[in-house]
Amino acid sequence: MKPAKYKTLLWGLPVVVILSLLMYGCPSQQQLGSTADAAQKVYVAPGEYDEFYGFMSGGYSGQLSVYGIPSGRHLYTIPVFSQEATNAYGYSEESKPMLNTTHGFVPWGDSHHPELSQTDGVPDGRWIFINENNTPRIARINLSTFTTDEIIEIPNSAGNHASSFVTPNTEYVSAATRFSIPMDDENLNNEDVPISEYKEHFKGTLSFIKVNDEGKMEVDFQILVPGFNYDLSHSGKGPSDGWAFFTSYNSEQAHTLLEVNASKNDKDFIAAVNWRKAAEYAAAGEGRMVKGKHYRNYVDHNTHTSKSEVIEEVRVLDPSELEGIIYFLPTPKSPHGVDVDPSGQYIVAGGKPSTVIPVHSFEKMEQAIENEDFEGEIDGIPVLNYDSILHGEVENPGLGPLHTEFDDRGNAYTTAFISSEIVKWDLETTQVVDRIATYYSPGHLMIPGGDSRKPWGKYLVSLNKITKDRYLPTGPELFHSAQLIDISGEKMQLLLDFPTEGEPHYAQAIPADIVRQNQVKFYKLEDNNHPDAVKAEDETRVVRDGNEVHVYMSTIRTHFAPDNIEGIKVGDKVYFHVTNLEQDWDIPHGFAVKGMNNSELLVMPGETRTITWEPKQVGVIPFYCTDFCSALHQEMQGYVRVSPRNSNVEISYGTGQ
Ligand code: RUQ
Ligand code: CUA
Repeated sequence: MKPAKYKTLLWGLPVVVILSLLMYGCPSQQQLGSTADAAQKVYVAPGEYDEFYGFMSGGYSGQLSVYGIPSGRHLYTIPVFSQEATNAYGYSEESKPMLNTTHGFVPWGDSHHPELSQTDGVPDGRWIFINENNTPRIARINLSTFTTDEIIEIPNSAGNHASSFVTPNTEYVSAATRFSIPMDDENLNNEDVPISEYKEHFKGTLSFIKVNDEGKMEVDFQILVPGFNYDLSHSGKGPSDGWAFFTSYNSEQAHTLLEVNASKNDKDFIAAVNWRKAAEYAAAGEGRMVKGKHYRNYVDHNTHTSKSEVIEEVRVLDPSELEGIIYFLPTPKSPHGVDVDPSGQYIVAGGKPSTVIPVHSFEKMEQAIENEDFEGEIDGIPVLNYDSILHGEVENPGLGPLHTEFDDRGNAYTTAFISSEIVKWDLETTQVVDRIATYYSPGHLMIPGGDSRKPWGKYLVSLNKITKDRYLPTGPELFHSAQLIDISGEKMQLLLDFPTEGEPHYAQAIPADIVRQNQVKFYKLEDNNHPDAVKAEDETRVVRDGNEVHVYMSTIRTHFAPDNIEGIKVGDKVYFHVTNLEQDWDIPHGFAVKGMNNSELLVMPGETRTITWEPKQVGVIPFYCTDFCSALHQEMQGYVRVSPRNSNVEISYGTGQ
């Protein structure tokens, strides 16, 4: 309400109304008050920074997007599993190996669950991991450069969904088969069997990927498990450090029409894995090595170039032979998320069609294991008694509970997909204490540090699956909608809606300072050991080698060297090795060639990037810088002369001649 209007209103009203207005405020003013209040809480003034970095998975975009929290501003998208034409990720010769797999070059991925590296159970801002569902892989992203440093393929696995959750000191990241696959003793990935023989042949694996101090990933061991679907995971912490928990569904072992056939059992399981014990077995050479060909792709920082290596075998542990590495915790109704509270005492599951949220107690679980309080056994894995391990059930938790995160004050927050709400409940009493509507159908939710030992419990982001009417419509396809909720008080308060790219499943956030202080601003030219780098313009050259032509090119404001090239012929394969000689923050140069069947390059200062071009037509072809780098950016251009296949035009080149 505008002050002028308010004044007229005041003069025209009887004293009694004025008094009551002064006492209670008018309804619209109250609303304005809370909207202004919400706006202020998310307002980040021009030139100021957000309090948190938020990392949201891209889902079917395959990437990881970076948002400022609380503003909801989209800061950057990190290319991970999908080619990205903007900066030639997956197109340039240096980055193509990152997308190598045993299925060949895979240009796309489905990225679900980012997880920050942790030290002592607290996100430390060194790296963020993210899984790829479709062609099972895990990526590690370096947060000093916001670039993907490594991608490892997970063998003997399909639908890598229960990934990539870290142990409290980033000893391991987890992975698991969502889709069980045929396996026999000889060959874990034995593919040719009738689907109807699912129960006989299909099995799952839970994988533990070891991470060393430099971040290098290695599949340390896999645990063979019954042919269920393994859905999500989280590591223990505090008292439960050394354990990891995986949800499973389809304990019915259906292979068709799962919506009916995998919803029959009253309870499925959480698999509790004593990873520390399993790791000891693995280190002692227990289990067996089996075929498990997989790629590990990594960036060689010396040359800024990625490389692939192939690993042929993997260690597999069989729980029917190695006692004490895994137990099944019965859990109602096809559980999806599994979340461990900051104290490490409670294990919370989200059973999609369940009417309660079961909360297991780690202490009781340990007791039950010690007392051998088992209700049965599946493939050598003891099944604990539900009643013996239960801390409590949250009643009336909303319909379709999926995921839970925690604040630093003993509260849990669970998304209810079907009833479109977030339900806040007390961990000790399991009583619901608050609920807030979300728009619409939240999947994951995220509290900064909310799955760690130390939640920075101020905000909650609800990652909603359905957007419908929240923004101006953009045709049939809409960005997903995230909502920022203030959880600092007793009652949750909705602050902001913001659109997100792809389909964010899980997300992570960390106080900005932890990451900001490590930022690389540009690459040092003197440290660039790329074999095709040029360190100065007088090193630029064009060299023919049969029908391959290598152009060693430099960029600096505001020209290419060389910018005139002749002697290229139809049928040649031209490699443009472009080095950006700039040594200043935020001065990339771009490089694009007319008609190139490839992407552009965007070369960071001090970096060398290579793109290939196979000219198919005779002519003089322009190239130019795509990034507006100075007032003379439009002058930053050049020509390549392409002659017929049989011409005898010699290679020549130059700038300014
Ligand atoms: S999963 S909500 Cu990967 Cu829950 Cu999407
Ligand atoms: Cu360089 Cu524009």
